[in-house]
Amino acid sequence: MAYRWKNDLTLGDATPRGVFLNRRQIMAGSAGLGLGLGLAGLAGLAQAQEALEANTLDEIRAYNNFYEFGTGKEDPARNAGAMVTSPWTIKVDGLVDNPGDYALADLLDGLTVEERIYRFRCVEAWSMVIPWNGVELADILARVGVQAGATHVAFETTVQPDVMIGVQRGVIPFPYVEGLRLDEAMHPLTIMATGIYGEPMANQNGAPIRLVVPWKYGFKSIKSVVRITLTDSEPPASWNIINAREYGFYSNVNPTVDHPRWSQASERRIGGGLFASRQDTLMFNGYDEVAPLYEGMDLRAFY
Ligand SMILES: Nc1nc2c(c(=O)[nH]1)N[C@H]1C(S)=C(S)[C@@H](COP(=O)(O)O)O[C@H]1N2
Ligand SMILES: [Mo]
Repeated sequence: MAYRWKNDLTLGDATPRGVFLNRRQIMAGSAGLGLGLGLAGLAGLAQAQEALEANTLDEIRAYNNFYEFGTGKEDPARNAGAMVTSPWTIKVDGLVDNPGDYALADLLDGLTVEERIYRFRCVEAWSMVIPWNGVELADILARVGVQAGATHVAFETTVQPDVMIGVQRGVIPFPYVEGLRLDEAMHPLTIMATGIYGEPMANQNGAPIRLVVPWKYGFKSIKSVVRITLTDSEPPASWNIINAREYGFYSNVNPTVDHPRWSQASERRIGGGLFASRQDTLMFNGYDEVAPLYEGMDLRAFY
């Protein structure tokens, strides 16, 4: 890779001590498997005693959107435990040199699992800071071999009707689908996450592997991915299908383009407490390095 992205956030005092201790043990235990966060991760931990930034693991696991398991924020934590996440196969197809049904471990084998502490901004105007563990999507795409002519990447979530009450009730059309332009997918900020705080991804957060695109509204970060397709046209995206006027294909975080029904200028940080003031939302959620991807585009038209 040309360069590796550097975290601009640090883990803070807000993280309960138990999580830190647990995380050290996990890192020690997983080092032999090549899953450890390495020296950089440990250094990060040592520095981590300063700022009040990352959300706690409990917060991250308790307040979710995962409509397959219901529309309430607590529904995923309550209901997603029954989702089957092993074995897990990802179908890779379309404009690739090496299409196939990949066992998750084979798709990730040898790739670098990094920690990425990202701001996460839901279109509903709440936000968190989440320390993901994951691999760059670009590394997976390099492995499967993107063919000339591919312009976009499409993603699909598992459908397990027996255990997904939102699917049984048909709250939105399933499978949940999402898509990115190829250059967005290849950007080093874009990861496929397999863990949080060094622990395996909880089912409600999109186990065993989910997309994370930190400069876009949360709904682009599709969970529990079972299919990745390289295409030559803009793929369908669930919320865009449901209501194109409210949810565009791009959905870049943009404080100057309001949702038709609410302002996007500010956000409520989960865990900030009842009386915490709202904070300003940042263009591209603060990830200015992606601005060149949209040079010359009218971001009001391409919302
Ligand atoms: N398959 C699937 N992926 C999904 C969703 C969903 O309902 N189904 N919700 C999205 C929305 S709206 C958000 S804000 C994030 C929430 O991720 P989190 O629960 O891990 O914070 O997941 C996104 N990915
Ligand atoms: Mo969201």
